[in-house]
Amino acid sequence: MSSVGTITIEDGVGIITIDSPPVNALGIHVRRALRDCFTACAAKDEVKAVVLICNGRTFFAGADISEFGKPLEEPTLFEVMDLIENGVKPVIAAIHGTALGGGYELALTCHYRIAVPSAKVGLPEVQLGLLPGAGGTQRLPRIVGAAAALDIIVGGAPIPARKALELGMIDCLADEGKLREDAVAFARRILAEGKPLQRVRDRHDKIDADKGNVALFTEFRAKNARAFRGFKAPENIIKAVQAAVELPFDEGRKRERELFEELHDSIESAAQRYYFFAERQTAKIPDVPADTPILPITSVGIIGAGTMGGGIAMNFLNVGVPVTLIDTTQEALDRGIRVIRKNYEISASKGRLTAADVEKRMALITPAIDLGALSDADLVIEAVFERMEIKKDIFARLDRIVKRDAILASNTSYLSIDEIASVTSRPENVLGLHFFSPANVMRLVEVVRGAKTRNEVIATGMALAKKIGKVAVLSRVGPGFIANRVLGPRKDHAEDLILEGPTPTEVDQAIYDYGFAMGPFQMLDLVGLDVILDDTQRTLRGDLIAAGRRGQKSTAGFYDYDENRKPKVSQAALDIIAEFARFKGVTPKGSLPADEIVARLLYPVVNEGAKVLEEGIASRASDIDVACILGYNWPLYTGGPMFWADTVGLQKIVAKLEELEREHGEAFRPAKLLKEKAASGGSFTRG
Ligand code: T1G
Repeated sequence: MSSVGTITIEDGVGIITIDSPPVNALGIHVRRALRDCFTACAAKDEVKAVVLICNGRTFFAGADISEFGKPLEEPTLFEVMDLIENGVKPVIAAIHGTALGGGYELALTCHYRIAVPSAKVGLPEVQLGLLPGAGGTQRLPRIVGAAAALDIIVGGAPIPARKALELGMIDCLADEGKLREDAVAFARRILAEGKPLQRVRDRHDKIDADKGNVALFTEFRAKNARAFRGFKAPENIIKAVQAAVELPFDEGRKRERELFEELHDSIESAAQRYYFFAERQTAKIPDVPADTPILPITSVGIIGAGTMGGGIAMNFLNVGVPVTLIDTTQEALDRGIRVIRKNYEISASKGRLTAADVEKRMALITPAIDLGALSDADLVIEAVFERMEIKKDIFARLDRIVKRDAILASNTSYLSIDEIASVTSRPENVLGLHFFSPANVMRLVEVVRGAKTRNEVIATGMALAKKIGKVAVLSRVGPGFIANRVLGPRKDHAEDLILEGPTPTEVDQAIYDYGFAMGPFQMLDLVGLDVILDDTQRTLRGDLIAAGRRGQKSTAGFYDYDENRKPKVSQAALDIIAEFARFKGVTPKGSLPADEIVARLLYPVVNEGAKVLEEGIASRASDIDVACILGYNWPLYTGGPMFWADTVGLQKIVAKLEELEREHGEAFRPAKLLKEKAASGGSFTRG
């Protein structure tokens, strides 16, 4: 027997224990161990029943994602599953942690499932652009019915054990910390009852009722059309669950396999699988050792009770960290706290929080006007106006007030952390914590290390972001750090492009069809044309504002807006654009095909990404992809700008940028790193 799999026998029950850190992923070694252990148990007369349990933090967390895209080695998961399901001895899956994907599918081939209350079970393959390809789409509907199976599999969220028990996804709850003995006792009870073995695959009572019910699937499709846009997996999941209802089990499983392979070979799933590891890579900082001490953060001060400050505060209140919230006037403070309470009450009205949860969070806020109230804070985050002199004044005062080892952070979205730190006596304890709006919702935090920020402070910033449920991406100081920097060209070139003929509608449609929720002009109208405006010269937005068009808030911007805030083409806006083009001496040449527009706006994003890597602002290309996906909702199934660039082909991008440079100038000049990679046949993200 390998070290991964062991068998112990207790009074007729064979206990197969799998131990393959970190998450017992069902890679080749685990599959071999399972095959060997189940074969051995089948052969041992003294074994009457089998308990399957895992050591470590969790039951099998699914197939080994790193094996996808590579030739599959035997035994396959199916071989192991057949050994279990077709065996004559009852097999009980004993679940702790997260039984996910192939892990839960394996449990579904066992005859019974027992779990501790803290466990979760689920089929999250949709998050990898896949579907449960080891029988999950065929077995789960037989337990919970087609409608619930659609919600669970397309949703992809793990189901807590108590809920799973209600749904029948598990058969019994063990006492917390007593899983092994309770599972063995359960196995003995099964043996004592001598009940015939029940295979999930043989159940049909839950699916018979849905036979021929096509509407169930068409309505589900229609209801979720918007959320599914661009993703391939949901449609294949619907087809697989429909097959479970309409076809005999083995035919359904065959159909599931076809639908799985289709997804497995798709670029969308490759992108989402890449993203799975990219998000986990962000935490690994090449020059900050993994064992760098994390400083304790038990109290936080936040300066600025506005939209950003309030949102940032909620993240800490959500994890029980007390917050001292500062603003210049009582009125501003009261307003900020009212907004926080309103946000929590909205969550409570949607059942995401209880009234007690709301009060518990609100009780952790200490409002104050005097910075002196922060003298004991472990961390202070400044979230005030983006004006350097205001920030420097605040940091200089904070430096005299807060305790020696306190960390000082700025939520600036582009100003220099080094310059801010220079007014303090502790630049080694200063960093940027750049949240994205709305800060209580967006999962990205750019942790900005200054030239003097010490490793402990960097490591603490990264760990803290994870603690408050965010994904931290490390950036060095530079204008706009990572996400704002690389996305900047998209907005800038969009405003130039509409002078040449394509309309805001055509540009927005092309970017929408690429996969963004909204194009640049609808986004500008939503944010407001007067936010961050260059008033040192005449600009197109300046002209629109002068005409009273400040965006949705004035029911007119690049579009006109009706009472439902629906955008309509505006001749007045088009006239202002045409007039500004004349002012700039640009001769419109009419519309452009969508792929031209995409290249014109998104190839420069890739180019800027290459510069960010050249300058060492980002540690790796995948960090840029994570920042753009989480910070700007770059479509996940493209993998982000750098992965997408590798999909398009770097030579094609360089050729197009050089063409655009000849026509529109050096703003399109390909970055050195991009040219080098294109010339050498290299890539940003393909290893
Ligand atoms: N395969 C390979 N590596 C995995 C892995 C997996 N399934 N899950 C986690 N890891 C690695 C991860 O990269 C990290 O490595 C370490 O484990 C800890 O993970 C046939 C097709 C289980 C909830 O989608 O959701 O089954 O960075 O940092 O926050 O139908 O990991 O340390 O080197 O995330 O405690 C379906 C994926 C697969 C679950 C733990 N399963 N994993 O979260 O730790 S597809 C999933 C997770 C499938 C079948 C199909 C989470 C977790 P490193 P972590 P965590």
